[in-house]
Amino acid sequence: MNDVARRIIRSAERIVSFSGAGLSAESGVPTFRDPQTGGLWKDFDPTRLASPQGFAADPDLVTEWYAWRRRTIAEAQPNPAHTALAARGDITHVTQNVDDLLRRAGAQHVIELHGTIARDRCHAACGHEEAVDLADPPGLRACPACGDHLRPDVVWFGETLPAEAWEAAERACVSCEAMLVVGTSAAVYPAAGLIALCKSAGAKIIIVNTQPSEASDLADVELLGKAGEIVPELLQERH
Ligand code: BJW
Ligand code: ZN
Repeated sequence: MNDVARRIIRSAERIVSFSGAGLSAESGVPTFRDPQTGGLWKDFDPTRLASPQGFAADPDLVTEWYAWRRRTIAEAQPNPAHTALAARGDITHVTQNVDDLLRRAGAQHVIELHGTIARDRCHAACGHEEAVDLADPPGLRACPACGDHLRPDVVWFGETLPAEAWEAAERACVSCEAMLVVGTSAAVYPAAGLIALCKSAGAKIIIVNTQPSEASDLADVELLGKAGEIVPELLQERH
């Protein structure tokens, strides 16, 4: 294990983890962009499946696609990277992931920037929301409160991030001493901007990824390899 990375983690009082789809890849949840394997966006068009315009054009298609992803996530288990992160009660977890694997691993402070696939909400934003059974996901249905469509409670392209989550993430980032960036291409904004925010506030940046990412230039230490192997080793014993 890289000594500089270990020293950064050991000496930091406040640590933020910033994760992306690569954190859950070893659990069998597909990533979005992966130069090696392609990822979801190689076979599926994000503008048709992860945008309000796509949902308006074909709500059944979008609902079916999310049902498939929900079943995949229901079958997945947290991997050693989730478990190692969750075991550190002193880390604030800022995640772009909509799966619930960090929470299932027992993580306490999880900030979900892109929402959660484990809940539906009213597309007309009337305020109605309900939990869904990931193993037996519902088809397209009407909001019981206003009659519009229900949709996954996730953030699609062109939509704003949940204000409370965003503000909490910003607060954690400006006051942390180290950020552990795990399994993200750092290609999607505004989330990816949190890495530069941390860096400009004086934090050390450690990146764990199977390959260089768009945040590589910001890294104090870049550890190339699988999250499930590197993260547990990096976070072993605190002192
Ligand atoms: C491993 C591994 C292993 C693999 N171990 N590593 C500034 C500049 C340019 C564009 C914009 C900008 N600001 C905003 C935009 C537009 C847009 C955007 O960012 N576009 C870019 C693609 C160019 N952003 C938005 O639209 C956002 N909203 C917004 O800006 O609102 C303000 C606004 C409103 C109205 C008008 C104008 C502005 C919203 C973004 C929402 C993103 N939504 C998604 C879908 C969520 C729901 C769902 O899951 O279905 O979020 S897209 C998808 O990308 C998902 C992810 O959270 C997100 C990030 O992806 P992530 O997690 O990084 O995954 P990958 O696949 O990209 O990377 C995986 C990485 O893991 C790879 O690097 C692998 O190497 C690595 N890896 N195995 C370690 N075992
Ligand atoms: Zn409604």
